[in-house]
Order: sequence, then C-alpha cells, then structure tokens
Amino acid sequence: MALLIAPALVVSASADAKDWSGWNIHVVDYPVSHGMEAFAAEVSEKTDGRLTSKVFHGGVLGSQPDAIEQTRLGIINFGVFSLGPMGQAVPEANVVSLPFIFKGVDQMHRLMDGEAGAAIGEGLAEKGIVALGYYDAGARSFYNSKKPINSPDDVAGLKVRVMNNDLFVGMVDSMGGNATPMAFGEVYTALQTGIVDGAENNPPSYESTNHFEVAGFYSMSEHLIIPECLCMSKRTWDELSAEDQAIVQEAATNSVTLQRKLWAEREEASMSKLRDAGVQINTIDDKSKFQAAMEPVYAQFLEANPELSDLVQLMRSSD
Ligand code: BDP
Repeated sequence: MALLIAPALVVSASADAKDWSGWNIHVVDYPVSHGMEAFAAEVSEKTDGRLTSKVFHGGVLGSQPDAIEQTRLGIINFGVFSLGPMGQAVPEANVVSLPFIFKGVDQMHRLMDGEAGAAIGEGLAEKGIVALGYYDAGARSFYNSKKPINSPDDVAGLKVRVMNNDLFVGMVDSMGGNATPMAFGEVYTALQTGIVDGAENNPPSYESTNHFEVAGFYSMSEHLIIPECLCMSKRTWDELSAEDQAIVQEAATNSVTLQRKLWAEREEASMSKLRDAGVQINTIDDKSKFQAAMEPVYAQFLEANPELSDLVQLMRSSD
C-alpha cells in the first residue's frame, strides 16, 4: 500500500509545479515504456519543468486492475493500460476485446483514431479517465508448455491464463479450455509450476517476460488485437489550464506515433529472438475454425450491452 500512495504525496517544488506518477507494467526497454518516457519528457520540456513526471515501470505501482482504479482516483496520474482489463469497468472498451474484431493493423488504426477510439474515450471519461491516444499492442496468440495448437480442439482441456475480463474467460471456455484470470506478473511462475499450461499474448510480451522459457510452443492464432490507452486521470486533467491540456495532448499524440513505429520494429525483433531461442512457432493460415469457435463471445457481449451493437456492427463491417 505504501508504494501506491507515496508518489502522490510527493511535495511540489513550487506552488505551481506538479510531479506526476505514471504507471507502466512493462520492462524499461519496451515500446510502451519508450512512448511513455517520450511523453513525460515532452510535457516537462514544453512546460519548462512545471509538469514533471516519473514513470514507474515493471508494474511496481500495482497490478493493472488496481492501477486503473488508482488512476480514476487521481492517485496515479497517468498510465498505459491494455483495453482488455479496462473493459471490465468500461463496456465501450470491451469492443476491442471481441475476438477477430479487427481485420488488421491498418484498419485498427483507422477505427481507433476514429469512431471506435472516440466511443471508447467517452466511456472512459464517464469513469474518470481521459484517453489521450492509443498505442499498439499487436495481435495475441496462444502459447503453452504442452503442444502446438492448430485448431480450437487443441485448446480443450488446457489451463490457460487470461487477462482479468469475463470475455476472455468466455473465449477460452468456448473452445473447452479452462480459463484462469491472473495478474501479468504472476504468469511466469504459474507456467513454471504448472498452475497453468499456457497463456496468450503478443510476441513482444511473450518474449520480454521470458514466458517462452517455460512455455515453448507459440501458435499464431492472432485471435485478439487489443490496443492500449495512454490514459490520464480526469482529476489530473481537470486541474490543467487549457494551454497545458493542449501541451499534454500534443505530447501524447507524438508519443503515439513514436510508439507505433517502435512497436512494429520490436515485433520483428521479438519473433527473431524467439526463433533463435528454439521456440516452436506454428502459423495458422486458416483461422476460420477459431473464429467460429469464439463467436459465442459476441452473443455474450451483446446480450449484456445491446446499446453497443451498432458500434460492433460498424467495426466488423468497416474496411
Ligand atoms: C500485454 C499488455 C499488458 C497486459 C499484458 C497481460 O501490454 O498491458 O497487462 O499483456 O497479458 O500485452 O496482462
């Protein structure tokens, strides 16, 4: 608890100066981390040091679900959150957690920088969070310690860690697997000790966490493309002058451009590191069986959120 509270209590150097805490789950050398550092540096520079920040990497300020709550309360000032765990509190955010909703990265960018991003931003604002921009997080694929996965039947009986969100439990259940929601930081040990057989993530996360050391089959199902949100606490945002808000927004937008470029580079680098490490990677050219198996997730979601069916429809039908 002390760790969570301490940064917010830091006394400002002058009456005006603000010292923000930024939450990040990833290691320092990761596209999200570099994006956040660039954001913080630009805000500090353009405000002549009035708005300075410290980015706490590696999840030291708490797990993602906890940090989202702390950001709503203004204890954490900003962070980069996966829209996966955010969906638990913000239904609009859940549209990106529907399997195979995006056709690819370009379409995802268009939707996130357009209608989908705007709708999610409104949902977040109602919960006390300002979405400043959307970072890339690639496509998530299954990995496990037992065998290659080529069809949904191969998931049956496997214990699979998922992010904290009922939709992902439904997704794994729909294939007959046993879904276990768990914090990111606990997954390595859970894989190592056999508490779970596998998990799912994008190449940079699978690689940077060393999960590949203890779960060496990586099956490119690419079932989820879940962008991440560079988010600011609405409490922090509302304290800013219009000029400072413009500076913060511009720095965020610039950091999105940087992060997306770094992301594409890191994806390639991670895949080649995984290959060099002897990970057994299998591609899945025809993903239609996975799509069909996961389709019940849509019904589960739309039943709970009928008002979002237009948005889902728009995303599914857009090019
Ligand atoms: C990574 C996301 C991170 C999530 C993590 C997870 O960048 O925000 O916490 O997956 O699986 O890809 O929990």
